[in-house]
Amino acid sequence: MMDMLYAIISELMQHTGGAWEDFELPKTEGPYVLMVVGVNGVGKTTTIGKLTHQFKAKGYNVVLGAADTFRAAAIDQLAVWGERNDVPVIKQEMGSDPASVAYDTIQHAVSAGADLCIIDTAGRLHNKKNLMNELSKVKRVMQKVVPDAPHEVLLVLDGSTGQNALNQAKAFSEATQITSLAVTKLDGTAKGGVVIGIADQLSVPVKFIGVGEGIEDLQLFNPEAFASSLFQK
Ligand SMILES: Nc1nc2c(ncn2[C@@H]2O[C@H](COP(=O)(O)OP(=O)(O)O)[C@@H](O)[C@H]2O)c(=O)[nH]1
Ligand SMILES: [Mg+2]
Repeated sequence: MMDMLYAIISELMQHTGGAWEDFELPKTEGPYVLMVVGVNGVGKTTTIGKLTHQFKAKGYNVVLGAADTFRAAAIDQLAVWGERNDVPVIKQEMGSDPASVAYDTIQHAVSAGADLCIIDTAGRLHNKKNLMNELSKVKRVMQKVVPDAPHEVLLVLDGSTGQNALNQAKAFSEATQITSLAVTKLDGTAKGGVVIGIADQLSVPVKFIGVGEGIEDLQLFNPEAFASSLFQK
């Protein structure tokens, strides 16, 4: 019975992960633009800090954009991750236009010849129409500098919130085109069964999982290893 369940889950997970084998960026003209979305508190900024660490270790030049301008603390927090990783963080003051910050960031990345540009966003979900407008504006403005930006829209979900994470995933995918997922906080008691639901309901690959608050606590998602861990195989 357990073996059968394991087989079913492994099979289901095959559709989702395996997107990246390593922290190796696809070739693009100009910087690879990664836009990070998700509701407040899911772990966007932390995930950006961890991703920066991984991509830097691969030799890429990274620039961060503090386009979550809604709270001053959010900007400061990204700045701290920038210092920790020794990469530039492009920011404006709290309350400024996220699209303008994104524009500055992409411009900086292009003129500095950076390889990767990661844009943090606020992604408030209280109003789907507003969210949609805000995210499309950020995209439009970035495309003035890099026509095929963003190359990736990464939705971050808190894996400890179960059904709520699934609902957020659905709401965000209605507001903008999500290309990949990161599921955070899989280090807690929840075993991340939510990833199975996400894999089943959305055809978006889970690329990364967060397993702690530290800079090293990010893993590439591996469906097989994940299925095994559920069964402690
Ligand atoms: N245990 C654990 N905590 C995490 C993880 N990722 C983020 N956090 C914590 O979750 C909180 C919110 O993270 P933050 O990056 O500020 O979320 P944001 O509002 O989406 O940018 C912080 O206290 C983080 O340290 C994770 O993978 N595991
Ligand atoms: Mg944040």
